[in-house]
Amino acid sequence: MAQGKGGATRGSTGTGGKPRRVMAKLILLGDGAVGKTSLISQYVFSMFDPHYVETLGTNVTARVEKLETPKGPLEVRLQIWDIIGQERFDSIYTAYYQEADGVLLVCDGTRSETLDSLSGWLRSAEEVLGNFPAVFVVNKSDLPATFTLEEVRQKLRGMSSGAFGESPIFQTSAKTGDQVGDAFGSLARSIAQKKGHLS
Ligand code: G3D
Ligand code: MG
Repeated sequence: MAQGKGGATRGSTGTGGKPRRVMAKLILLGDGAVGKTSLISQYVFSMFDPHYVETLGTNVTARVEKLETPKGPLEVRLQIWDIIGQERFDSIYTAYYQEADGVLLVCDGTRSETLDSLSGWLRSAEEVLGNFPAVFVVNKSDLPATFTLEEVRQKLRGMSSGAFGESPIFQTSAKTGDQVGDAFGSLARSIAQKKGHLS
């Protein structure tokens, strides 16, 4: 059947070697200045620039993540939402969370209080979304860290419902690009799995 131009079809099945395509809404959560906007700038535009957008509110960008799956190639079009300005978990409006397919939770490896905040961010996302694919990011790995990966794992196990204790953790640098693609790619794969596209 012919498919209209420009339409990424949710869950379409590829034929004749064409990759299947799915869309996914991804949101970033975490305290101010942990590097959320910089991570997006690095992932989408391959540049380190936290000021690529100066407006307040919400900024939405997109990048297609190509995955190899047992059912053949899959393209996940990630629609990436960034909050700009009001980074307190009690002040984020519900629409930001609504219909998110996955969440990237970001803390700053040089500030341990931003790791502690993740439990509040998780709880507010759970209130709207219930259970969801999550990937945790300890950003600024190019600077000396104030906590270890094992400490992050321990904290995650004790956080919120405990449902995120075994979620993937990446140590990224939005500055050098280290592990940035891996973190977004991992989330794309978890989302695809939850939507049933991997098996
Ligand atoms: P936010 O969107 O979470 O609020 P930003 O965070 O992306 O605006 O980044 C906050 C500050 O941290 C910025 O510095 C940015 O350059 C810096 N930053 C972000 N990621 C990294 C990183 O991986 N390594 C280092 N060294 N710095 C990072 P300024 O000075 O522009 O406010
Ligand atoms: Mg920002």
